[in-house]
Amino acid sequence: MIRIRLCEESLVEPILKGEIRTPCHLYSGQEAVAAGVCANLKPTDFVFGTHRSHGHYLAMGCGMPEMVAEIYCRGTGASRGRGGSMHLSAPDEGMIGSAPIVAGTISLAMGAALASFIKGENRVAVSFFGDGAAGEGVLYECLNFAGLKKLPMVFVCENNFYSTHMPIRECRVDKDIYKVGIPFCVDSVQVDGNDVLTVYETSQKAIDRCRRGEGPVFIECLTYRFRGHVGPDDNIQGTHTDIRPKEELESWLKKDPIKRFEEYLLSNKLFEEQALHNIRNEVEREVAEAHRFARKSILPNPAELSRYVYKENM
Ligand SMILES: Cc1ncc(C[n+]2csc(CCOP(=O)(O)OP(=O)(O)O)c2C)c(N)n1
Ligand SMILES: [Mg+2]
Repeated sequence: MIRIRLCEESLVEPILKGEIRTPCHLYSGQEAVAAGVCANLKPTDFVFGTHRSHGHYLAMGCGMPEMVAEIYCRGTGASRGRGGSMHLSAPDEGMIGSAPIVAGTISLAMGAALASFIKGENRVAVSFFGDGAAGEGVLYECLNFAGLKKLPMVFVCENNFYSTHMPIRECRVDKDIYKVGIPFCVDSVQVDGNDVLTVYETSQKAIDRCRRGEGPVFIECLTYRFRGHVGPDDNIQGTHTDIRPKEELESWLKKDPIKRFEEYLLSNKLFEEQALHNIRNEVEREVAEAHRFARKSILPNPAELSRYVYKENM
């Protein structure tokens, strides 16, 4: 969680300075979801993300230098500088890909789960998506098919209560999103997405269930983004500001998943203050090194623009 948070916050200044031009949907505040779910996965599983996937990529153990280089659109980036923040891929680590088409990767995850099922491979597909994706029809098609075939798939809805600037209460009749899985006989649950241990335990049970061939699970994680929808505070485009009430943000800052877990570790004497401090120092060095790597990397060669779009020699 600290790797995600410090990496996200390190992007703020270069975004504001215009050094980073790819639109960045920062994950600060939602770390417990990515960390809690991905800690249960293997590199042979399949993770599909969204436009807000820096956290999923890092939680799968993929390289921070390659991610930061991708965000700077460098040739050494995870997608060779062609994708930017919203197209992160590291298939060897199980991070199959992220994409900004809202709900667009749910059906891709379902395809991976279907392939695993047909081949009897026991690999689990996890689809991360936001509350906004619950307004897209493809989610319901996938819930039906995954429920019908008992596919090894976990639907992880990160409900941060906003879809861009639209509060969920203004676009949904029933605010409990997890209930959408019930008519499709998909095991469905809502959890505190800012409590990493709850997310970890719930997703562990879900993933085990998938591995036993007992069918898909829908987990709604209630959480909140600390930054703007896109960019640090959405002011960067000069067209609009983040309209969320200040008091609402402040109340969620009190439920910061990192602070909560640190308090748990300290009060249960599982960790010393100094050990937490050392972790932060180590991660700060890792983040600084990732920026150095990215900045000194070359930009992609324009002559090669159309290469690597499709996999060659399939
Ligand atoms: C199919 C589609 N419709 C609209 C958009 C524009 N868009 C980009 S992000 C976003 C909001 C997504 O909200 P949510 O799914 O809750 O994810 P969050 O940004 O809160 O993480 C929208 C509407 C899009 N990228 N794709
Ligand atoms: Mg949302």
